[in-house]
Amino acid sequence: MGNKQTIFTPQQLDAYQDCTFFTRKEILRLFHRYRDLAPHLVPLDYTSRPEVKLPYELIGSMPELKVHPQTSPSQDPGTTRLNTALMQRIAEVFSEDGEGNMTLDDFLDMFSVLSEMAPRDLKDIRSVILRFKIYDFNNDDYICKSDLEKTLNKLTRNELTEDELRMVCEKVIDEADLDNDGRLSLEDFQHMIVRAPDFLSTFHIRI
Ligand SMILES: [Ca+2]
Ligand SMILES: [Ca+2]
Repeated sequence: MGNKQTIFTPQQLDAYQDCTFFTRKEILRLFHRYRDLAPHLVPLDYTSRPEVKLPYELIGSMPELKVHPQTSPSQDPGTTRLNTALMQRIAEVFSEDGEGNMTLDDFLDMFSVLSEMAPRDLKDIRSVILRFKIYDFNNDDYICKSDLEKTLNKLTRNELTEDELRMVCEKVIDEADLDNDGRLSLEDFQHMIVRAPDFLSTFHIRI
């Protein structure tokens, strides 16, 4: 009695498998996780591709979405605040509307790219681009000093002084800026994370 689920058509499941790192079982599990956030909004039948979007407030409340910066593994309230700020940014990047409100597709996409199942070998350019976007706060396709300062402030909970912050940002840009234009292009960024893959695990989330 193999395939009893009628949430998706086999074609839809194939498509999800093709564009995520998940198995069918995982896709269905994530679907139910998504639906549990708002059972009254999310139908149990997706075969007709309903236009459903869950507000960021619901997505951001998921305990799975714990962004765990290596710099502060503690679980104090400050960390929670930090996680919320970064999580909102990540949701904005992955949501089609840019405001963190997510369709099921956005949701699967985000989990796929950020989950620990995502390949670490960085051959997946899409996942690199999405990570790049997380840092590119002003969406100008470059990570510049002010983008980095924002990221670091969130990661360190504003614990660095302005001078320290400036020094760290300058150092990061200095080391990764291949064409010496004072900012990081996608190419610079790729180069940096190949040399320092730990940088990426900052944004790992568990499912
Ligand atoms: Ca930027
Ligand atoms: Ca550059």
